[in-house]
Amino acid sequence: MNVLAKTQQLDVERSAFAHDVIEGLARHPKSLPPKYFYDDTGSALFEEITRLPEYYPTRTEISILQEHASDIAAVVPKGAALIEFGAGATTKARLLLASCSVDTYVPVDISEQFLQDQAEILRRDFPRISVFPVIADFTQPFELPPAIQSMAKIGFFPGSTLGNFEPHEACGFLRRAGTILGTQATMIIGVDLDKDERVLHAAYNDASGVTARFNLNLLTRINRELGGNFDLSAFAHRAIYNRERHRIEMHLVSRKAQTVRLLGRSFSFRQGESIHTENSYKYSAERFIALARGSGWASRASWIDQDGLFSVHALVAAT
Ligand code: AVJ
Repeated sequence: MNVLAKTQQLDVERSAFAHDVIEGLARHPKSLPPKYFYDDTGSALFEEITRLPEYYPTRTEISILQEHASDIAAVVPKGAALIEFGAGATTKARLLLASCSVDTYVPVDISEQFLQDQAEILRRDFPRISVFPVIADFTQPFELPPAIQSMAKIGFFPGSTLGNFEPHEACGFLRRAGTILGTQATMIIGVDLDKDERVLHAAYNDASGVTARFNLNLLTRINRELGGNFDLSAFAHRAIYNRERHRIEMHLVSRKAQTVRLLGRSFSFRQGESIHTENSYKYSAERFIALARGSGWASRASWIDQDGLFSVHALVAAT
């Protein structure tokens, strides 16, 4: 990619990022979209979170994918293309690439350099698999590579990233995925389950403070890319479980009354006022299957670990 295109690309990102940040900080209550957590530092911090003792989703989902590898392989047609929404570190896709008769892998992610690096490593480790990285925001419509048009398609959306969407947005995402993948497609999706509040609270308030750094990194990114003057020590990480809404809420709480400036604008904070930075909805298997049905998908199979912490579902387009 030549220099001109790169700066244009950056401007676009800057503008979308700038627009969403200004709009979010002007809103009452203040909020910012969680997709902006994932600059290179944020992606690396999230990988660190997945290795924390308190953060059970990643290791539990991996254990389900390993334990039920042959059942899952049974829902994947021979020679299919695996399309992963928000691929990140591709750890889980590797399990499917190793156990299923997939010929082609299409990781979709917003973090360009991170994804290109992952694709290079995958090509080395899986020489028989064609890898077509797609740099895109999977929450918006995007094009699949022409090379896979005629192939059977398997959507893959692990990690309970679906939990970041409001339930109506989750429906919208599943409908859009159905349109992108086509009527013959199968979707394999990971969904975190509702559970004891203490377990949830610990998973988002880990003792070593990595989640706090992940949350605060958003302010560092705003300072770097949008010329903000956020003082990180003047904000505190807070993650709470909202029982009524079945969701973990992450916030950045202002420790004092203060004013922050960016892009020629001022945003004032009262002491205790927060920026809502993420929701992570938790479902029961039944509530998720009902949501999927309402989005045009029928449940073909579900796998839950023995402790009932996490679920993986195979969905097929509802006729
Ligand atoms: C990547 C969205 C699934 O909500 O559990 C981890 C992100 N936020 N710790 C989640 C996250 C705080 C994670 N998802």
